[in-house]
Amino acid sequence: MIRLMQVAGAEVVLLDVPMVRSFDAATSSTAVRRVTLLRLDGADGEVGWGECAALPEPGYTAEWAGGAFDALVAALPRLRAEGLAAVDVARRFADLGPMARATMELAVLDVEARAGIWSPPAGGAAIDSGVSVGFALSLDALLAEVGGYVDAGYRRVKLKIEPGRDLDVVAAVRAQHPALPLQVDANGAYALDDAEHLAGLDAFGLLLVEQPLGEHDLDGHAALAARLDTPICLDESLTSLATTREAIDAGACEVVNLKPGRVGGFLEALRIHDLCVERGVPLWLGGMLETAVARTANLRLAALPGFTLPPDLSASARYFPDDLAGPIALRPDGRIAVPAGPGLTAHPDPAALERFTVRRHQL
Ligand code: OSB
Ligand code: MG
Repeated sequence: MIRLMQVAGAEVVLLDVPMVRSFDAATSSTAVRRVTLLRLDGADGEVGWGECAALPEPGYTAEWAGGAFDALVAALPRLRAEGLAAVDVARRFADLGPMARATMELAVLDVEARAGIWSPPAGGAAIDSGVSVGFALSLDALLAEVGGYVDAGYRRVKLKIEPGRDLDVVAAVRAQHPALPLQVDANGAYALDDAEHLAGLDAFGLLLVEQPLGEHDLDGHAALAARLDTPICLDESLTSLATTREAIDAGACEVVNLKPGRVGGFLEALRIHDLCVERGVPLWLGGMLETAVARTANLRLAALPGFTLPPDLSASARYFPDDLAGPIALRPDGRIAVPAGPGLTAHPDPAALERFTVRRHQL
């Protein structure tokens, strides 16, 4: 029997959270993390928070933080009508974009976890860290940045690449760090004509190459998977359980990057986790420059046994001088503790919320 949450109040909040440095990749450049949060107040006192994965501007996908803010504001009146259960959110809010819908589900799951109606993946353990490194102003600056992360203890590094900034960059990082677990992410910046060039990546012992081609090009990725020794991992192409299964079946996806926001929610992410375990496909948890609110939920997810490769999960300090919650810390052994709860997300610190809010709308 599913217990329904009665919504007594809700608030959508748009914030501008300053970043340590700009994060630049082929389809996005983020210097301030504009982010949308959702608070839901349950009628019997439980409060839940969700954080939207959408970036400040469209690019990585078509959603953006301000659009998600508007979409969630427009959806708020529907929360009044009847009780809510997390398992129904994806269907009832199917008209929202996947990241906005996932925000609603995350807030409901957080309430359900705090009310003891739903048990999230257990916390308490520690998992490997991994850091994603955006484009830098020069190769020297990039090498210095990577060196700093390695010194801090990060166990795996991901480099952003695009045409003109790829083999040379990877060669230079590999020369300085011969044993470092290393991977690259192109955010779809290449064409199948670049296959010979991309095969040059095979010389560097990478864990994987992420999303070399466009989102809809499964045939192209399958051809690349046959041509390259480096495993092909998909990110943008994987929008649901169904598209993930199709990509695996097409031979286009040898490794899965799983992001709950991109696939429309945490529950769909759990189903994709189970599919990967069943099919023996290596899996890791991706990131969206999340604040500690959603990063805490991601840590819980990434502690599941199907996640066999290091995640894009770094400390609060890698992105934010002043995180909204936490802060999440990197331990000297290069691992990150998985918060034990209560709930699924971390709740934002009221002072930080006050400081960074640019717009809010209450039900
Ligand atoms: O492609 O994985 C990506 C950040 C924003 C949007 C897309 C991506 C990324 C990252 C950083 O690579 C992941 C993180 O550390 O949060
Ligand atoms: Mg990616």
